[in-house]
Amino acid sequence: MAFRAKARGWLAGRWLSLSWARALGTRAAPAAKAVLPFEAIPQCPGNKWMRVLQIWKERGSENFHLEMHRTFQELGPIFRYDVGGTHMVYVMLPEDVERLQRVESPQPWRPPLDPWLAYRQHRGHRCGVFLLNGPEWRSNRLKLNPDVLSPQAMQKYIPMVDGVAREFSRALKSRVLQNARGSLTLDIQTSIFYYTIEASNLALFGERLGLLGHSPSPASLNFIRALEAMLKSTAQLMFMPRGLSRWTSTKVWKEHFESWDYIFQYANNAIQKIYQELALGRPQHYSGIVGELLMHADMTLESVRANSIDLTAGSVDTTAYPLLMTLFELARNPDVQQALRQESLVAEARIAENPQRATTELPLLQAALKETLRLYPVGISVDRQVGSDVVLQNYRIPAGTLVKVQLYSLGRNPCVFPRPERYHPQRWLDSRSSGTRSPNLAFGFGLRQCLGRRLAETEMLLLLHHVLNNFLVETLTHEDVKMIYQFILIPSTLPLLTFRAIS
Ligand code: O4T
Repeated sequence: MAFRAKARGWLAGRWLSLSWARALGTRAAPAAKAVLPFEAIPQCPGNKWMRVLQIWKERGSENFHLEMHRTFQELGPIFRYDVGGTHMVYVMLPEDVERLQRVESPQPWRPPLDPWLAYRQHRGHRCGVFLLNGPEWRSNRLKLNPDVLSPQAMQKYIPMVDGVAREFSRALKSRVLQNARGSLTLDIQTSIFYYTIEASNLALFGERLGLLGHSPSPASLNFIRALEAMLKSTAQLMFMPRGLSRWTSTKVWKEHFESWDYIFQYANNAIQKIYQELALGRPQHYSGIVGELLMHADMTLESVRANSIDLTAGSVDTTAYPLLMTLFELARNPDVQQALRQESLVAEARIAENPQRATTELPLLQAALKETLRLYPVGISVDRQVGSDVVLQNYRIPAGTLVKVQLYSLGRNPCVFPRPERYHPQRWLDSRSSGTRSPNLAFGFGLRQCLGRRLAETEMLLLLHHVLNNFLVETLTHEDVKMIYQFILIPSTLPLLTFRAIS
């Protein structure tokens, strides 16, 4: 009796626990569960061509991030989403990011952004690493990393960015002190855009544009507008095959190309100037990222040009908006702001001596940047076309499938970030000490992580450091800011901020 009945009992018990586990969707013992086929992945309801029509009618999909977030709540942590001819699998859990990283190829493949390709093909321009794939991507990227992303390169351009951030604070302070109340209330957006253009231009080309004074610069204002028009029209065109949108969205294509024309003309002007100066004589000391790339000469001029355009244009909005969102969060979270100010006041003496120390003396401010990008990821998803079969959430994902990690949903998952709605930079330092590191994926991961990451982080960290040392930042608005998707995730409006000089 004993053995046979016991065995039967055990098997029955096992079956029960398995069926319960499946019913509850909890993780059953992996050995027991067979991998489910791709077709079994839940499908986002709705018709893929109706989506195309809706994007066309509504001129974009500004609530895209919210629709995906809601779909996760309905279907679970993985679902298939088709729009037009594009088929995607969406995931949102860190465990799936780790699985994607484990199968990453030496040349991670990302489907190129078709409207951007169309423009470059039409005008005969080379592509930068953002649009390249395969061997050409790898050879470009390996030559760019040392001068753009490496800690050594960062140490060279940190002092340049620090100078611009100090000048930004001095210019703002002089405006504040002109007012009777010693405070200034304004829409700071244009000033922050001028800062990111000024700082990036100095780090890239070694040249000051003079945007931090009071006089507006028509060329830079037009550049900002061209970027905005390009990004907005990208969101209207990217989900539709070119063959179709050329008839349904002719005007949008025209706007798209015109904005690219201005962006290329603006960025090429900066490249022409530094190319001419280097041809006339080699500079004695470091004159910026593009100068280094041109002097190393192991990239063709056209490749340097293509990647310099990506860096020039790609370092404006993607850095300015996280800065604006951080200033807003500090204004509505005065306790967090005060804790950061304490850290900056203590660190300033050492940073003034050597700006490179900013990357080690401001851990809480670095955590605040992570917290901003958790709640407001400029790039709402990290995209990978898997190079080999992978299993995500126990479903088979065949090679070639486009998988998107939805950062907006990952960052607001209470299982990953307790009380996700709370702006709490300290959580990033606590998680370090408790061993379970929180996933910081705003700049992507692996070999294809954001090339401009260190430049963006430097510009944001130093500006906030100097603002915290010189001003209280206040606001009357305490409601959440509505974010909209226009290829990047941006605030639909920004509340007025008050800057109050501190002695
Ligand atoms: C791609 C890049 C660098 C040009 C004009 C760019 C941009 C821009 C960008 C930089 C992150 C992102 C996120 N999108 O697909 C938002 C504008 C090049 N760029 O904004 Cl010529 N970093 C975009 S994602 O990379 C996730």
